[in-house]
Amino acid sequence: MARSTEYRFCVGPWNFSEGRDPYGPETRPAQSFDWKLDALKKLGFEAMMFHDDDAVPDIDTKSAAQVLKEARELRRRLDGEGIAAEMVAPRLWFAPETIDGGFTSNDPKQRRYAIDRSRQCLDIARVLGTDLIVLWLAREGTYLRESKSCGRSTELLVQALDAMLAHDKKARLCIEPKPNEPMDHAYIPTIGHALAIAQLTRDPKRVGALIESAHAILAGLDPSDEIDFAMSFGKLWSLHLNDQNGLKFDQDKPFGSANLRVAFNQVRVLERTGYGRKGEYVCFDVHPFRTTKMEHALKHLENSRKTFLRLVEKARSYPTKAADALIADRNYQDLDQLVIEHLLG
Ligand code: GLO
Ligand code: MG
Repeated sequence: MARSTEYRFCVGPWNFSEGRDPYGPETRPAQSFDWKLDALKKLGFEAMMFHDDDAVPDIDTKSAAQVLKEARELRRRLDGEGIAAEMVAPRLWFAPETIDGGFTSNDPKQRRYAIDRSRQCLDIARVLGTDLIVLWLAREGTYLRESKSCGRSTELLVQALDAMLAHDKKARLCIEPKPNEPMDHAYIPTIGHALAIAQLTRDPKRVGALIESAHAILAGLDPSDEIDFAMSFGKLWSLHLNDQNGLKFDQDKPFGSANLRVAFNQVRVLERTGYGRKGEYVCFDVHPFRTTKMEHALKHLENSRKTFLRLVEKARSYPTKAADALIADRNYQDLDQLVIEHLLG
């Protein structure tokens, strides 16, 4: 096992999932929130990510005062356990109101619902002691090209971001791009799109990004380049490490499971650019394989962190001098082998 590093780790309650997929039901019994919090602690993770309705279940049935009361109770609970809330994300893809998207819905009433719910999410985040709001824009896109316009949707997204920025002057909005699933095409498919739309808002400094390895791979991009690009802007505020075997449904495999070299390059960039030094967490957005037995139901988290820490060691012991000499000699053939040998060694 690797020595400890300065990285701090985080997962969400949804990462203790029970095996349900679009074609079949759960394969493991559901566990309570307390069980998940306890497991997270035992694993040595230091923070939890929350959807607004993870923090306050059945949120739409409760009054604003009740929502805040329950958020305060959760805060006390987390403080008591020494666990931080990393972020809160409005889950805008479950409600009947957001069937056609939230911020970009063609129905103005539903767009208002999405903005109101996001404002409430900012209030919950403040109570939980985090300034980070994650926006995975799940249904902001189209199944059918002709049903919406990208230009108009961009305007609507900017209006929504502006409404959130105005609601809480300290909050930071962290866009998590994904090119598809559940939509055919999503409006913010890459980090470039996320950072570009930030520039159109009333406070670009408070709009940044979260990279998920699988989402970059689904866009046909290299996650390490996406990370490096966002870090060049000082805008990588969170990270969902996982893995993905090619262009198919979002797999959320354990980190390094499909392509160790791609995982290694992500860790190398994080090390080189100093990700984590401003308090950013390394989150694993991973799920157990559907066949996983209950007694192995935490392995995907434990193993993702183990692989991450092993790769930190590999990044730190990378033979940079030898690699630089090969680069200077344009001997990429041997550079390739040097990387392979280093990972095998
Ligand atoms: C799905 C996303 C999802 C988000 C989470 C936080 O593809 O990765 O898990 O990260 O809902 O908003
Ligand atoms: Mg994610």
